[in-house]
Amino acid sequence: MTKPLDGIKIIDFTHVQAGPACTQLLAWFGADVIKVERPGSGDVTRNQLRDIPDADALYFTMLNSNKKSLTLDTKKPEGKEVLEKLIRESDVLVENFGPGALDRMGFSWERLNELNPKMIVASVKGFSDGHHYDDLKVYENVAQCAGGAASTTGFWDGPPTISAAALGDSNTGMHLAIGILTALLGRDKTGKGQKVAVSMQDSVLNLCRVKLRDQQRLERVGYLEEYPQYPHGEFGDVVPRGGNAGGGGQPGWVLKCKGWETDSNAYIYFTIQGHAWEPICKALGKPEWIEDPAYRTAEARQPHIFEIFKTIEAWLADKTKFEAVDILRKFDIPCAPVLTMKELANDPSLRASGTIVEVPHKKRGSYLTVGSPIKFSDMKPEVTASPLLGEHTDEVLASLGYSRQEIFNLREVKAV
Ligand code: CAO
Repeated sequence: MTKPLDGIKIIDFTHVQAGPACTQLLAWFGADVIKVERPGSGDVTRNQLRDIPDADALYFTMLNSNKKSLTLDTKKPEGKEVLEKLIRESDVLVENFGPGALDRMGFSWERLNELNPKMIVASVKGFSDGHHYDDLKVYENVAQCAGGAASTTGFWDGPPTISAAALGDSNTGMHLAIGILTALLGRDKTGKGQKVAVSMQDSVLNLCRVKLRDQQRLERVGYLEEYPQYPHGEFGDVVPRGGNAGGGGQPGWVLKCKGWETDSNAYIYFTIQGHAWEPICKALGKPEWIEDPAYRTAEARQPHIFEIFKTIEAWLADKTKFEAVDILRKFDIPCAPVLTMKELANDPSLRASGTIVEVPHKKRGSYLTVGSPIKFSDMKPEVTASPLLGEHTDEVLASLGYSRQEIFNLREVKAV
């Protein structure tokens, strides 16, 4: 099956998570992604949190599927020469080194553009170019703090909290993928490549957009009516942490179900969507609430919203999270069970849709990974194993015109 990105050649100079997540996505969609790694060691995640001795860690395998691996020491003159050849015939170079690393290697944007004016150069950095922190190296949690996620996540009486979702890493990679695809479309019109830069701080902030909305509302009116602090608590001058409150105009909370005393995930998320109030009352067996002035409108409910949640929890006490959702879905109430990683890994619907896939690997045996979350009518992205370190070195060098002897010579000087 031909894929939309067939024929697009990408030099994948990425490591850890933010960059690899981007190039993996492009590889699923057909791009020829050549991961350039330091000989001997490769991407640091090959070794991080290993669960099988001598086999690439899941951290690596789950972010580098469908790629080729070329080992290349790009600080050695021989390695630089190979890289230059690769640059001349590639469409995109993606990197997420620390600030200035690519320049120090001798591959500034100007140099890359000189080598191949049609090539798109895509970068992830912690902070955007020119930002007063643009010299900082950044990992996931640092970005969550710098992008506004940490100050707005968690409970009001606890510290700023990090989300388990990779808002700084994979999210930034997804932003970069959009940037690359846009630049490729742009190139079709202009014939020119360009530099695409995404910062982790900006990408986190982009997902925290509604919190910037709330900051401005707070400054104007002094309170935020959908937060648990309203109307009984105090508001300061910054957006507070709202626990499990809904981010929009729909009040909601994580509610206990049958078995919560022993199962830390026996919960559902329950949303009181305004127009669903009548079905909610019917589902709960509280028809008298439908017309009661103390309950009828969202405004009337808010002062005692936690009493309402308590009543719903009493209704949930003899129902598992799955039973509860099965009843509530009939009433069109937006809700979901709080699912564990174990439940997700074994979810038949996710297996059937290709969102959870089992991938055979030369050294590990099979491993589970998250496949493409984007579905197409004309293509089913297939997930293949991540490459072993340097698995495709000979193949890539041969495609660049290197003879067996030349490849041997490059090995002798440890350039590959
Ligand atoms: N051959 C030779 N040298 C290579 C090489 C290769 N194939 N690949 C990388 N290197 C070199 C780089 O040139 C760099 O050398 P110098 O620092 O001497 O110029 C060096 O390896 C290390 O690069 P680094 O700064 O990227 O690595 P680090 O482990 O110190 O930092 C990280 C890691 C992630 C903090 C940093 O890369 C970073 O801030 N990246 C941008 C933000 C980002 O993507 N963070 C998300 C990571 S996912 O959590």
